[in-house]
Amino acid sequence: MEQPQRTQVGIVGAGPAGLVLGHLLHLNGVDSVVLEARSRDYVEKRVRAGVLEQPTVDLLTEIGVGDRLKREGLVHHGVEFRFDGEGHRIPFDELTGGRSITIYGQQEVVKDLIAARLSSGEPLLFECENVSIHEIDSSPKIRFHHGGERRELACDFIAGCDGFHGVCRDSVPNDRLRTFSWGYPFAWLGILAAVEPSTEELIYASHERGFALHSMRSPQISRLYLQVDPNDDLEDWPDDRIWEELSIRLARKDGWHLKDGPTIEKGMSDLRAFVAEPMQEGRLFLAGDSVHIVPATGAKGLNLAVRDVRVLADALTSWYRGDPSQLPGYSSTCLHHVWRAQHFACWMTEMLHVFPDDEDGMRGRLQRAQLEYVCSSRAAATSLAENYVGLAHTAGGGHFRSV
Ligand code: FAS
Ligand code: PHB
Repeated sequence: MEQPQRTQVGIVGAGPAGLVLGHLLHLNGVDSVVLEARSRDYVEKRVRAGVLEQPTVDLLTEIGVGDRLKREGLVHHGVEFRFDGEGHRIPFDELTGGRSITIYGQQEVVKDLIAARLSSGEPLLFECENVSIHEIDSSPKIRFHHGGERRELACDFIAGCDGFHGVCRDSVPNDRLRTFSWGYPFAWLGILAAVEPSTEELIYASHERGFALHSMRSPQISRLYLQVDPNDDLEDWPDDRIWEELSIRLARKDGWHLKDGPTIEKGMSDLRAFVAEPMQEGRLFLAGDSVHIVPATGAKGLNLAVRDVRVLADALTSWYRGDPSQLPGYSSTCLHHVWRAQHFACWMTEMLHVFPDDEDGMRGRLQRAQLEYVCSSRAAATSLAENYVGLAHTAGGGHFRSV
């Protein structure tokens, strides 16, 4: 493949944000080059998200990368909240006019997008090193090493889709960026296990010993999470201790049984909330985890990344078609859905986790009152359901419309 020196949009990062943006621009006749630091094998094997909102599934299907998702994705029309040994189902379809979520691993989404990118013939460079971005206020350039060669890519715009630990956000002068963040005093220990799921739908469990989540990836693969102390090490959590703790926290009075099995992957992830504003500086546009992190309890991270680049692709395509009016509003347009999802993810986190500093139990009582209300009030359950399945995408930002 001819090594491009110039393109219209330089995209840093081949995660969901960068790859969906690259494909949307390709379909709209806008050239781009995607630069990824890791190998293809690494990004296609990285275990992360698992819940796709309705708007995400609709977009992936619309842009022609939804065939395998349709065949292998698990469509869920509800979710269960479990506490005091009882299960309470929230029926998404009934409460949101038939909308649902789909369980389909992030690495599968990434595999489908990489395959589409490569068959489109558009440039995607893996194992790019020392990526740095320059002149974002005038004529943007991306410098990097590839295949041992020093390279420079000139572009009209740069899309920073390089995740939280990337280089793009840090390229914005501190006085031009305002950040909002807080961390939670607990972490998640997540496992991928070669055992059939013990449930048809996801289970969010609130227990005095801590939060637990039963998710899945396929009829043969389960994905489960435990609230743990952020100072814990994986060594502290041998498999049998994990399964024992999951059984206790997910227990139901009617004798429901959790099947256990060999773990394939095990990892710890912290829970924090982060947003940087604005999401653009000059000709640099930030999207996805490079500019916002939501606690995973709301299952929003990947879905937010897709929402951002949908707005960005529309604005860039309009610019190249002679209408520059949308680009200046990219950040303010996205921050609507970013703060909505951030609020929902923090609300879910604070309703379902045990806070170590809750000595007098006041917070615990308030959490229980919230949980009981959500599971008994149609109005409260509808609010949760519409946020969980994903509020409809509204072009031009504006306030959300539920279906
Ligand atoms: P990503 O981090 O996915 O991609 C950024 C890419 O940029 C990476 O491939 C990286 O290698 C590359 N990169 C970094 N620096 C670079 C550089 N200097 N040069 C070139 N490339 C560079 N979200 C959900 O919606 N649902 C869930 O169920 C869910 N579960 C999660 C579970 C865990 C354990 C974790 C950690 C996250 C979870 N998330 C979930 C959130 C997660 O999915 C992210 O939101 C999503 O990956 C964001 O996508 P991107 O913004 O594309 O960033
Ligand atoms: C997952 O399947 O990985 C998952 C599901 C729901 C969440 C977070 C992660 O809230």
